[in-house]
Parts: sequence; structure tokens; C-alpha cells
Amino acid sequence: VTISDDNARVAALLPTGESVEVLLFGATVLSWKDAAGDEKLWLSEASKLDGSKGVRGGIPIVFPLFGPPNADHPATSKLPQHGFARTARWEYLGKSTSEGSSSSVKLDFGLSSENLDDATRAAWPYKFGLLYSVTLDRESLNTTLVISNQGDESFDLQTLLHTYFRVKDITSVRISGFEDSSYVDKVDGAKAKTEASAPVTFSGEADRVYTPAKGPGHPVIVSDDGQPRFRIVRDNLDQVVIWNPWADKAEGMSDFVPKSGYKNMVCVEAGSVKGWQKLDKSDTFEAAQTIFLS
Ligand code: TA6
Repeated sequence: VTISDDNARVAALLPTGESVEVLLFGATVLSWKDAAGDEKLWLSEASKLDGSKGVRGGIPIVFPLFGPPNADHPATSKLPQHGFARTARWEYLGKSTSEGSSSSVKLDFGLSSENLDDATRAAWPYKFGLLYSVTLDRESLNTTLVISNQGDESFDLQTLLHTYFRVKDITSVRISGFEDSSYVDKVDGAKAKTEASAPVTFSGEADRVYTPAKGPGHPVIVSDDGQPRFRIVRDNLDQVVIWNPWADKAEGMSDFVPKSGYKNMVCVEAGSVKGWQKLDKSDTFEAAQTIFLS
């Protein structure tokens, strides 16, 4: 495990060559490479890496709300879109490793109320703790988030892992796992729809919130160029958001570079974003995704 000179990033490398890199702002996974050095995640060349904005790429953590703040949910209505976890500076808590034929490394990160600035604490005055573990092995990357209520008051939460996958060609991407599943189509006026049995394909902007009918244990498979590339298994994350901004929306995002990058990325985001999870005093909510290389 190496820690960058400016104390901004933590990187880990397995003896077999796989690697992962995490930015302390947001505990954002910036890079995940296989043994051949091939990058699995997309990262904009103009991403802000100083906490002034969420990273445009990698795996930003969404907490405690998904999407824009809304007066309908007063407790989170003063927070920025997707919450504060993706911009706050997390603490690196250490690593654990297992060696041998199934070598792996786990990096732990923490964020709690005490780490937040005064303005954020005023906007969302709850006492909480987040423990985020990033585990790399030869075939997969697991990210596990444990959310605990450390105060006396209950709070509501939504959370999501906003994973930007790197793909060769968005027009050849197929995503399966949503058979007969209901979804909300944000590009089409937030209409409620049901997916047919065919895999999801892309020919324009897509922004959909699926609730996969077969539950979180049933994998979502991302294929690219005719090959299955990623298999995503979820734990306690009942929704999957699919997002690609396409050309016009990419043009409008100052931190999205190159502008043609929408052809090489697709966001497949495991989350708990329908309604709210209520966390009572001393309770915890644990959620995870494991991405296997297919
Ligand atoms: O997860 C999809 C989404 O909520 C989209 O609606 C889109 O706006 C995207 O996330 C990026 O949001 P951001 O706040 O990072 O610009």
C-alpha cells in the first residue's frame, strides 16, 4: 500500500499486478486495474480532485440523499445534490491483507459528523458514522458501506455507489438483469415503465432508476463489444441506476472531458434510493456491491 506524498490518495497493488487507487476526498475509488494494467473505471480528465465537487468518474459515494434536494423531504432539503459524502475528506483507517493464491487487500476509510465542516453540519445535524471498505482481489472489487446512527435522533438516508464503468463503445453495450423490472425513466418525464426481457442498449441519453425484479443477489451483467465484462452483485441495494449523458449533456458539464468520453463510459449505480431508509439510534445499515470481471 502506498500513500501519496500530499496525503491525498491511497493506492494498493497486489503481487499479481492488480491495483486500486482511492482519493481521500469522498473516499472515491479513482482507478481499478487488472493484472495487465487495463483500467476498468472511467475518469474524466477534468475531474475536480480537491473536494470542491464530486469526482466525475470512478466510484463516488452518494449519501445521505440521491439526486437534487427536495422540499418534500425537509431533513435533506438543504444539502447539495447527491449529499456530502462524495466531497468530504475521509480518514484512511488502514489496510488488511491476505496472501497466497487468493491474495487480496482491504482498505478502510471513515467519515463521521466530526469530520464535516460547520455549514454541512448545520444543514444536516445528525450524528453518524460511515465505514467504507474497498477490497481488491484478483477477480473482483468489493465496496462495502456501513452507516451507523451515533446520535439520539433517527435519520432518513438514501445511498448509492455511482460507478462509472469504462467501455469500448457505448453503442455496443448491453446490460442484462432487468428482465420484467419496473423503472423510472428520468429522460422521459419520470414516467414509470416496465423493462421487457431484452437487455438494455444505448442510442441516446439514458437516466433510469430500476428496481430489479429478481432482487439484489441476481447479477447485473454489463457486456461490451460482444463480451461480458462486468458482473455486479448487490447486497442491501435494491435499485440500480443507469446513466449516460450522451453528447449534449456531456457538452454542458464543465468537468466532463473529453466531450466524446460519453462513448467510453456507462454509469451502473447500485443504490437504495426509492423512498428512505430510517435509521434509529444505535442502528446500522450495511450495503455493498461486488464487481466481478467476467
Ligand atoms: O445517477 C444519475 C444522476 O443522478 C443523473 O441524473 C446525473 O445528473 C448524474 O447522476 C450526475 O450527477 P452529478 O451531480 O454528479 O452531476
